[in-house]
Amino acid sequence: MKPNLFNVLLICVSLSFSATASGIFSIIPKPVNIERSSGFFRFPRHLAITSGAAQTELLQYLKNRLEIVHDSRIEIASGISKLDTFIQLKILESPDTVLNTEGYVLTIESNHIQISANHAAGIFYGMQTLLQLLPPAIFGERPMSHDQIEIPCAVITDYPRFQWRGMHLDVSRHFFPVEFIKKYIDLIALHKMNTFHWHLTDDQGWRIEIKQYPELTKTGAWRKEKDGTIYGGYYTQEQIREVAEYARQRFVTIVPEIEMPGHSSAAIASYPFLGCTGRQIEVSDKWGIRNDIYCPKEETFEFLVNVLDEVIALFPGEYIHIGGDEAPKYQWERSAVCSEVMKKEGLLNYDGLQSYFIKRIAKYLHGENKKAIGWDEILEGGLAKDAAVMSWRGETGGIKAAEMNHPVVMTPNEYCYFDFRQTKNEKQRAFWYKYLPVSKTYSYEPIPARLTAEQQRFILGSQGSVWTEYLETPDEVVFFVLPRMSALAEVAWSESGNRDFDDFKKRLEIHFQRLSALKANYCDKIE
Ligand code: TNX
Repeated sequence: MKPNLFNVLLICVSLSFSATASGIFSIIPKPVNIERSSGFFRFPRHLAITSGAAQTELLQYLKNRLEIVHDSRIEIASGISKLDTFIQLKILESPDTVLNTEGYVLTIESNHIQISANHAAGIFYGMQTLLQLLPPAIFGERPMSHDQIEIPCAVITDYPRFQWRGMHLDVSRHFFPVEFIKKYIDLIALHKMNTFHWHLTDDQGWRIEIKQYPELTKTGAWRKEKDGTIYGGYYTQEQIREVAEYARQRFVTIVPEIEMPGHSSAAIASYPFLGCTGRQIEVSDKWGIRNDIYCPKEETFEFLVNVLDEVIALFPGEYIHIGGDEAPKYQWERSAVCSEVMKKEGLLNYDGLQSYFIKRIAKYLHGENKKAIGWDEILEGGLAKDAAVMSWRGETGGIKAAEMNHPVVMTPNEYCYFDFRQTKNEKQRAFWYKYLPVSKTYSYEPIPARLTAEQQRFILGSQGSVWTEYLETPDEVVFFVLPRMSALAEVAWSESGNRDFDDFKKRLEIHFQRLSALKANYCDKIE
């Protein structure tokens, strides 16, 4: 072979990769335990990948990724011979209690790789780890050669600390197409996160087709901007099903959010009878909290139950988010209907009325075999039975809920709001947007020290929240999310004793190469 620039470059790339791989395992989030052994698995010219009958979807996922290795024949094999170099996905016959539902053991030997787990989710996470042991270019589109790839022999035993490892996205303030939602889900899966909280309704736009109420998307999905242009968009039920299926294949559960009783201008603009004033209002074109609020009358509950029925049919997950945040009581205080309801139900104040509202909906969901989750305001006036609380105004709400034995997801804004600025010199986009560098997200500890061991068990996990008043494009969202999402993924996956920011930063250097291969517009300034 005559050396040319291309060959020389190839050799350099593969040399630099082996140096990194043998030095550190740049896996994010950091695995529980890595035992390095001697030798390497060298990617062969002919690779067999195999599994039990139920894992064909996973095999296909892996094969699709590996197919970028252009000069290797990758075959899904039912049986394997001693001569084969192979990757085997294996569901354990007797369950391993340490691995639980999402853990895995990844064993790399010189001619054979095995991922074993109790459940398919664990196999999927083992595959994510395996992919992170390959050169970052495996995440890209440019074909690579098998002789660039060697994986250090090791046994990696890994499982998550928390069961809720989430990312939220507001698609109301700005709308994002299905294609991007799928990329977002890919990023979630890459980080071994498992929950996508999809904020589908708000004052500035209703984004989910509801067959019984066509005005929600005919009127509610569009707003008139100050310059007279019309802005908006929505997802058809067919698109939602497609996204739900895409998420399922990546072990991501979608938690859809239908906001109530506040943040409901888009719905009230579509159906004025839902409001307290009876007035025709517009889908809001301004940010901030609005006074418009659902009126707690029977027609409103009938509407919401019908909406939720369609939502339930689309999303298989156990939780439905019903909002509950920032609901000003101004219109309720001036409403005869509200006074009547309060008298009839023996409610002492307007917090009590909000609580009545949320309890009714939570009870309905319960009857439909779903669980309600809401922002921490749902604690005010009394928490609905079995409802979970998402703590965003610090941790106070989460602590209170855990003390009452209610499940909690921690997303305190000072650590978890990724629409805040992440570097000192970044423009302050809104007055309350704090400075939240990746190091601060990384330092987050989701379990408040004051909880007893018993109460701590109610902390389901943590979530990064992404409000989009000032994030207009997919590239902007990704820039704000990465790498803080990578940091939070480690907070939610790895034990706190296994975390070290300097070590994380080193792994992040390799992770950035993966993100570049994925064409993800990450922020490379680490503060
Ligand atoms: C508060 S956080 C809100 C959102 C805004 C966000 C950022 C929360 C539960 N409610 O409606 O988008 O602040 O401005």
